[in-house]
Amino acid sequence: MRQLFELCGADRDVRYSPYTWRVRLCLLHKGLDFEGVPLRFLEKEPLEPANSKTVPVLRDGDTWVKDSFDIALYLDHTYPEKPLFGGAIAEGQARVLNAYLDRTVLNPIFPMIIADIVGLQDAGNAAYFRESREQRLGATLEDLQAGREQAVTAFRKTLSPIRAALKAQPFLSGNAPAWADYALMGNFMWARIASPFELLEPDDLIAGWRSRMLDLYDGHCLKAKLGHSGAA
Ligand SMILES: N[C@@H](CCC(=O)N[C@@H](CS)C(=O)NCC(=O)O)C(=O)O
Repeated sequence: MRQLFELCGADRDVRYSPYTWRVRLCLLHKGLDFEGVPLRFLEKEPLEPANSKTVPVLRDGDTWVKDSFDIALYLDHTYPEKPLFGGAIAEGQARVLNAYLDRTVLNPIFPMIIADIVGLQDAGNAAYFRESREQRLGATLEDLQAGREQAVTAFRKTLSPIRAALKAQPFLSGNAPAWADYALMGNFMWARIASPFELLEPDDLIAGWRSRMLDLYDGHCLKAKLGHSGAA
């Protein structure tokens, strides 16, 4: 039995965590069967065997693994066919990219969709999310999100290293997708599911890459349930 514990909204089919999407795509890449187990923020008890307070958590038989990057490493070491990284040097380099995708890409997206994320929650989880995030970021969720029309312009500029790579190759990992693509796509799936706000201009090379990613694995990402009714 393989289970992926993921974050959901009031609607358990709305699963929007960026880190969980990274792992979901890694599992599909490997062709490994799994069951997604949706949890709300306040439902931490199922994560205890992994000693984790965050998702994703992977349960693979008797083995529990937490943290999306460590789960990807675990999957590559345990199931070496169809590599996600391709060796120790690539793993080391991927750790740098992981930090870039968290700090330079994910963190700036957060304020642009943060008030939309609270809208996905039931009352108890909305209160938890609001209190914890407003304390962490030092402003109301609405104030954080209010500047997004300006913020998105700066955000697009910070993606230039990704654009440069996509000028040379169709995927971040080369000719076919692997971990780097799944890690970036997790960030875009988070924004797509949680918010109608569009992060990319239509003619951006990254938007073309994102379309290719949406189509992978029988349109798995494309079929994911959205927490809103479409474009703003
Ligand atoms: N570095 C971790 C980050 C995981 C993380 O922050 N997950 C968030 C959801 S996106 C979470 O579970 N938060 C729980 C909470 O805030 O209570 C990873 O890569 O898995």
